[in-house]
Amino acid sequence: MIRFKSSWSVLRASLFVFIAASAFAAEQPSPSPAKKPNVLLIFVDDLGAADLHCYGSEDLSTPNCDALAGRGVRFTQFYVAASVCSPSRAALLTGRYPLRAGLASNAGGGKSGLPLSEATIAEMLRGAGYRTAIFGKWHLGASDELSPLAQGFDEFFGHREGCIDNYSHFYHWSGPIRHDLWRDNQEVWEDGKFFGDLIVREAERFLDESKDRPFFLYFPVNEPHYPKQAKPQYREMYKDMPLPRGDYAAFVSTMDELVGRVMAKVDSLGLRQNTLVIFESDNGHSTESRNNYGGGNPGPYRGAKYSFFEGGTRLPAIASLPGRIPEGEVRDQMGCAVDWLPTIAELCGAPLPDRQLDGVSLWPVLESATAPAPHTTLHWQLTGTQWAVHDGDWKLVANGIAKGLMGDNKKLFLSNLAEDVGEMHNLAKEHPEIVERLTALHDAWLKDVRPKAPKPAPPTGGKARKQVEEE
Ligand SMILES: [Ca+2]
Repeated sequence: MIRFKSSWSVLRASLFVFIAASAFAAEQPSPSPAKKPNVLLIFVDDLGAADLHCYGSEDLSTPNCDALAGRGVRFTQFYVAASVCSPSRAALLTGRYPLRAGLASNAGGGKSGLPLSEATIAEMLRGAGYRTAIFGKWHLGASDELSPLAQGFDEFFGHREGCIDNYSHFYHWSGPIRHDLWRDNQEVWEDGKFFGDLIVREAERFLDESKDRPFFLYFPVNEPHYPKQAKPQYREMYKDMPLPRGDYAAFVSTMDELVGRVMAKVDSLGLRQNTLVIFESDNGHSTESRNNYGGGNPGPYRGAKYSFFEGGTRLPAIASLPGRIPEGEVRDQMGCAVDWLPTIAELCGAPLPDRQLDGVSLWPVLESATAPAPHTTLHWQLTGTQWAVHDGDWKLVANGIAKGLMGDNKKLFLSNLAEDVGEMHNLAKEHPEIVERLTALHDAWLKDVRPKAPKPAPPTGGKARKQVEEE
């Protein structure tokens, strides 16, 4: 009897493996170009860690982002590789830490931007037969030479620099005030039209044109980044909410509407079952003066945009592909935006760029809540002397960020995230051996990602302030 049971178990297990393998094979991307999975990458701007309803917000209305999370998995410990716009985007698109990708600060005018020697998701997928487009904020180089067309995108509509007025489409940060709206490398003028509506219009057109061929649509929505020019119905919705939360809330709901309209188009074309949709914020909420000193909410975390405390980097991240990724589930494993490139490569059958990557495919984690995390250690550093390393439960932040967050502990802040996710208690003096170990990890990492460059000199005075205040 026992032997029978055992044999039956083996047979049953074999049958299960066979059926599972068959089902898995049926779900695998077909080599036929028409059936390759599509990718829609939504990267929103300056959205705080707890500013979606599905991430715990009780005062913001984000039904479309919530619905997206309901059709996929929602990460609770997912990081961006930088706490400001350009390096975060560079890492997202290259699968490499910003220092390795050659863009460790915000891109401005002139020659600063993502080096052309880097390989982006767009280049990778175009090489695999995909049509590629970006509609929204680029911020990886403001010249023709560094435009999206030079980084693998077939088409571009949007602004090249960090932020614009959403109706005049003029650069909205500092002088010289200049117009910044482009179709490919041609400046275009659409005075008075809300920028969010324009990029949805372009996305809908692109989806219409691409429904019979595989596409990569990068949709970097420039909201809720300042200036907070919410649609009137959302200003009305939050009219009783005090500033700065009220205008931020209205702009978050405007952002959510744009996401919902693009998803509705995906649904109307019957593309949902064959389109991987990724949603993430590029850095924590802004507390800059330009943003009326805040409005966003980091939830239990400390810090905001510019900071390497959790509030600057640990942000909403959602992935949806019905039929392949479970729906309505949560993932607690640690992941990072650099992981999307290899994740997309695996799904689409695209060869990885021939260079060292920092990302790891998330497919085991996307498919199983019990799969091992792709990372046990993550690192952060841009220019200057601010850096952080997260290893297991321990996290060491060096030089924090200006604006008094470090309090009396200006040099090294050690915390145990398992016990203190808010990074409120500095354990550096209690555990010098852990400080030493994590510092050594950081030094070794620095040599790896930037082997030829000297360690940056500490910024001083006005230069340091400018670095911190860069948009
Ligand atoms: Ca940003």
